[in-house]
Amino acid sequence: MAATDRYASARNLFRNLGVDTDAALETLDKFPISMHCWQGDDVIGFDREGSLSGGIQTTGNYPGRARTPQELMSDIEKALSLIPGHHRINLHASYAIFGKDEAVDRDALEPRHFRKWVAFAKKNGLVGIDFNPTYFSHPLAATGRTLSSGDEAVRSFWVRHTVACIRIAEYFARELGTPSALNIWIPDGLKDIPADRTTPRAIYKKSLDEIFATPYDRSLVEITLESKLFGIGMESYTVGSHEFYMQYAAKNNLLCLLDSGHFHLSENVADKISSLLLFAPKIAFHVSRPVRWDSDHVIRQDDMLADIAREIVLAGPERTILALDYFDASINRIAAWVLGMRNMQKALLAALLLPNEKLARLQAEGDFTQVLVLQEEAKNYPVGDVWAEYCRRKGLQPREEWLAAVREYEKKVLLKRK
Ligand code: RNT
Ligand code: ZN
Repeated sequence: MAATDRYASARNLFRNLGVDTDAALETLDKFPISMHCWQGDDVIGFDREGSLSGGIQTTGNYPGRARTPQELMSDIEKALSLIPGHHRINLHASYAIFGKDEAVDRDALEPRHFRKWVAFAKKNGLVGIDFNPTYFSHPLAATGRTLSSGDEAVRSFWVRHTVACIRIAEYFARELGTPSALNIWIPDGLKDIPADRTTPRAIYKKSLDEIFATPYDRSLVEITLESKLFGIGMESYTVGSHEFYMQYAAKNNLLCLLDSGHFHLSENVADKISSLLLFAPKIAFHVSRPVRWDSDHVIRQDDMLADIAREIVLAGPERTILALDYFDASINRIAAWVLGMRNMQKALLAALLLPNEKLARLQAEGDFTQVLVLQEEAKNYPVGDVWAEYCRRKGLQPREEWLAAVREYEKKVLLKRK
């Protein structure tokens, strides 16, 4: 059967279920995903020599890691060429690009250090750039405390860094015409059971108050706060906990960011979305996959992803800021990007193809039998044929054929990096 016939047949099946596949594809196109630049170079960045620190880790030594801005940009371009739709890119401050003798420390970063990224985004038709201050892989983060540090020189350095980053995010938004999400995640924590849980949190609160006392354009920059349960070497206490940020965001009109790897493994991240959205205009995500711990594996089309995608679809693109966050160095890094991005899109599409209104009505009526039956039967509807149609409309291949293009690039480019 030709692909278009398969789509026509799928469209009929979904129509009988009360779902409009063309409308679903239109909506899918309105969900830009912020692709994280750091999958391409194992979260190393360009602003200094040294390895990754801050309680996060990449594992694996697959060849071909991008070592320069040019290499990273070329790899991102390759990945984007295999991903349908219009997307954003997510940068860290550590990806600043300095000219000769132009290197500055993180508290002195300026928009001009990101000019090349803006040119890159424009050239590739990206919808926008999101941004993250980098509070790790730096000598002043070596004690495991940054914005919560009791050492005033350290603390104020990171305050200045954050303010500098807000300016850069404003610059991204102005240049690209869409707001830039600026996400704050600090690694601060303790390895063993604290004697004093309060003081570091109080210092951190003071730092945030100080940062946000500097005015910025809220129509350009959306500040999101990313909580965490633990980090490697900081297993017992994390200053920026979920409760800390929920309250801070609520009181200061900022947004919470949920990283799906940052909760107890039996906790359902999808369940948090509807609660937070009753009290906040938007919610942000780092979609990741924890395997036994916050391991940042490439996202798969698993139940967790399906559940999160469904809540995101119900909330709609206007109320969600969607980014990916994983870093796998044991497989081809471009394949990791492409697969994760496409998996996120497929999960969104599958959620858009559910008879969501009907299911909600049945729940309200108390017909839990039909809810259960429909939820399960829907899993075997031909979502893949609708996905194939989406790819066809975008001029891309729907299935694993994309890997051949990655392999070719690997042979020609990645394996030559020694
Ligand atoms: C760490 C956080 C954070 C980082 C990136 C690199 O646990 O998830 O978002 O992964 O900023
Ligand atoms: Zn994250």
